Amino acid sequence: MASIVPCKNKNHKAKSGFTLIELSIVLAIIGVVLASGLSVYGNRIAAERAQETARRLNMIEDALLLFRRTNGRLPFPANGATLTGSTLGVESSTVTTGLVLSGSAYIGVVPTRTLNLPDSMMLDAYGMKITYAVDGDCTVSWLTACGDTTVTTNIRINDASGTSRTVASTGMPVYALVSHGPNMRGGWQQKVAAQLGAAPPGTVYGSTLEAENANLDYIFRDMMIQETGVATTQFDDFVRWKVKNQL
Ligand SMILES: [Ca+2]
Ligand SMILES: [Ca+2]
Repeated sequence: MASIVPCKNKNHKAKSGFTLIELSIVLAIIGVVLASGLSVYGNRIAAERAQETARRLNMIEDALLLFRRTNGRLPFPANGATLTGSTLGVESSTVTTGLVLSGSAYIGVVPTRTLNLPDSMMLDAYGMKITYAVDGDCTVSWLTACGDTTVTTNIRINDASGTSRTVASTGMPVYALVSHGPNMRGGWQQKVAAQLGAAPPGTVYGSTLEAENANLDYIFRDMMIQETGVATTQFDDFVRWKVKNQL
């Protein structure tokens, strides 16, 4: 008859659980899985925000086209520094903080109420107001002066090297829309009457390349999005524009 023999192996107890080495391996694996999961999650959120921003820019462009066809002109911008009240999202020609005139371009934010869009469409998916610039001549009528190629201070869209992306034969841009992108620098804020600035990387409003889209003059930059993390070359803005004969 067999009898139960007590285990005399000194290591028996240790084998019933994890050793420190095993435990650290398991924790390391969990760490790697979590990190890759978070990275995938982060990438998905970034992609969704980019898609949502593009969708809103599409809707604003459609609304601008409809407005132009209905009214024979483009709207002035709304004031970017307006936070609440009856003038929020309403077009204005009053030049003051939040709405500037540079050359023949008025620069502010999207006049959502004038365009019959919800207030939320004033913002990109990063929570910043979308910049809207318009050739002032096109806010009056669609006459010669609107998008005139002979006027050098109409809205100008440059490429990465600073060369104009339009040529005389196609006319000058009549409007520009800018989402200031994931770094949000240079965008007018929802709850503070100022542009978001002064943070790394780069200059006050993002990199030197991006600052062109936030310095409130008639020149803008449209180029391939490149987030290098290097202050001088980062560019994450979404830029849309149209020349006169596209409307
Ligand atoms: Ca940016
Ligand atoms: Ca500029």
